[in-house]
Amino acid sequence: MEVKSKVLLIYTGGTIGMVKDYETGALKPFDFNKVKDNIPELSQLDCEIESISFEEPIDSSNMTPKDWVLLSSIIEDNYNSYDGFVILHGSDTMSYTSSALSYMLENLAKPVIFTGSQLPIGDLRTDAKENLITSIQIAALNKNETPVVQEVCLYFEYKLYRANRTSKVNAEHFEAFDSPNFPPLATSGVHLKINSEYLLKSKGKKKLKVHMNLVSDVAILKLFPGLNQKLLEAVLHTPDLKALILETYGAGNAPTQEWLFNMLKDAIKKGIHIVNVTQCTGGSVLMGNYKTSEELKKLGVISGGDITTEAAITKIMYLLGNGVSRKSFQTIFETSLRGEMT
Ligand code: ASN
Repeated sequence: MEVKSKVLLIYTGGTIGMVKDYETGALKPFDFNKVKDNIPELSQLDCEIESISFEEPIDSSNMTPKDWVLLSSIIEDNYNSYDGFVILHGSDTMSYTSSALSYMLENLAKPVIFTGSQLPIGDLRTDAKENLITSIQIAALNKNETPVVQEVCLYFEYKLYRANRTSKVNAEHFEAFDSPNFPPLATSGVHLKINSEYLLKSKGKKKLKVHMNLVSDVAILKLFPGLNQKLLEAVLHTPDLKALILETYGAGNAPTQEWLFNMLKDAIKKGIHIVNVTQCTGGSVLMGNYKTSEELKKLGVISGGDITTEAAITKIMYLLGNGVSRKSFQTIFETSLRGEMT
């Protein structure tokens, strides 16, 4: 007899489970059981679904690394009892949370699928139902009793993405996410098409290792024409700062002003990691390609390659939390750990 897959649904909040406060017109989170009441179709799925909810569901703008730790501990505690996990999360910071979890869950061999919606689940034109139903189907997929998907993913509007490759790109369209540097892992149309060649495969039968230490003494600074010395100085003198992501132009370029190089040089000397991530949505940092990035490379600026800012900032928090030494930080950062860079 075929054994049914068991999926754990973890509700954290977000638009998917919100209702309108008719007095103010603002959306506010509501009881998770009502989410299930709104999708009677869930009972038709050929898998067992159990659910757990954050005590106080939150808008994802309020997510913090503490919540990432809570989520990964829920997965750790339930890992052996379920075949897959679906996390209902607000879309605003979903790429950050899911990227963080991709690092925190080392040796993951089961699907962890993040999803949410642009419209509340009770809304007539909601996108929540399809997102939720297909996410559960994907989390339940197995072949020869092995989960088909064995990594942290994000499912939205008919596409399954590697989570740490995504960014939220639209606040209006149902197609709210994109993964410009990596193809979708699956697409949902008349058939659910899995692009197996892109899936990560767990190596051997290593035990799940959950990393809960994250260090958030980090910053992101986007370059713009006119960026002044005082601003950079203030950022680099932030107490306890351990790493700064510089969002640069194009293929990793920055102005060739001497004060900029001197400040970055001093910061690197003090042990602050400077990571170069492009502010373009697609493509990669290639330091040395232009004069405007050659110096950065010589200074010891770390290349983010084609990583997203979301995957970069969470990778830094994870590496710092794991006590990676100053010496090996650059090499480890520039190595793909969970398929987050090419
Ligand atoms: N503000 C919401 C959130 O991120 C947006 C959404 O879920 N569509 O929680």
